[in-house]
Amino acid sequence: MRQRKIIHIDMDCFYAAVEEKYNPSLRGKPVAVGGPADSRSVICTANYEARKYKVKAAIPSSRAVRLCPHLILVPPNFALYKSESRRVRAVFEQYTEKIEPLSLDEAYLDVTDSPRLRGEFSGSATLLANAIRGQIAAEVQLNASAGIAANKFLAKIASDWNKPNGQYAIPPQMVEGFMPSLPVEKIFGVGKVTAERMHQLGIFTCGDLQKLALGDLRRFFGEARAQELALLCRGQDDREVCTHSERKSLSVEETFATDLHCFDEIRRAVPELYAEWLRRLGSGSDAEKIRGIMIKLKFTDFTAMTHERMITKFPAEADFVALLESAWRKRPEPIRLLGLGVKLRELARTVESAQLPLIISE
Ligand code: DCP
Ligand code: MG
Repeated sequence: MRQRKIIHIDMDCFYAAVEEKYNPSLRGKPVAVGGPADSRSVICTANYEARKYKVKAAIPSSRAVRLCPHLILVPPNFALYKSESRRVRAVFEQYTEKIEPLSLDEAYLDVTDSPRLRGEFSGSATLLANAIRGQIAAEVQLNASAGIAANKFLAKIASDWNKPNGQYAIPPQMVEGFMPSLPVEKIFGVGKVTAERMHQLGIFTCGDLQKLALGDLRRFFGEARAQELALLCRGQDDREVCTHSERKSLSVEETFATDLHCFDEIRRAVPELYAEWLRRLGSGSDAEKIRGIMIKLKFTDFTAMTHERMITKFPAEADFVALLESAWRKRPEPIRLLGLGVKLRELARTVESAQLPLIISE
């Protein structure tokens, strides 16, 4: 396969940076975007001054002001973030047509066939990424960080490396040396639960994973995940940059006015959520792409947990209840939020088409 050139762009402190842009008096002060501290709201993001006080995304606003009493808490203005995101995207469009937005502040760009790459940047995706960041700074007055690599997985890891306002490239010849020390948590799809399981098995880095035979990976993590892990821990990933917005999951959730305390109470919330999920799924082709179900629980201390299970048939309400039951057994505590949903297959990626390295043996 021809070597691809992928750039992952991630805006720095996006919501907070937008607020600072339109209100320069906020600059240099600790700023967080989120709901009021006297509510059950959480922080969306914080600028670097606030992060020094451990104020960060997803912590309750009430805790944020305790951590940093002089914190300036700004209510979110999503319409503004959306319009800034569109302006950033307009910059991307001048460099490539292959753009996959992941959220308002993040996107993958496949610049392999960009005429400008061959032209003014002499084939260097690093120079091209630098130009994109420069143009965003000049035209949108916001800072972006970038990762440059031959695939999406590595490009996304790289964009974090020199954050804020920096970039990092992992060229193909560096991948072999780069992967072994990378913590398993950096692998997409390895959440808290899988990471904990790996730690129990003495697996902490991609290097540890590389030492396992495919048979072991299958036994520990299941048939579906094993091949994917074998590739990812070696820095291999053949997912295409999807220009049209293909859904990867579909879920619904509800925050309850009062916490739910016992299992029966929580289970009674499922039918309504399931009906809402069915409605959102609609009659399109997503129903054929369901590969797993998930349950999300948020506890009264605001920590959240998701549980997933592979599924081969269309999920019934009872499947979600069964998963909820096993989740509840693991942590039988009151919850403030329940979510349910499905993971969808990405059509572009099939395990069969991926080239497994030869060193993997049963
Ligand atoms: N966001 C949110 N709730 C979260 C995480 C993020 O509302 N739990 C929003 C606010 C962020 C934006 O999404 O500004 C982008 O998320 P990032 O994870 O990229 O965080 P930032 O851009 O804020 O910071 P960084 O500089 O670390 O990328
Ligand atoms: Mg960001």
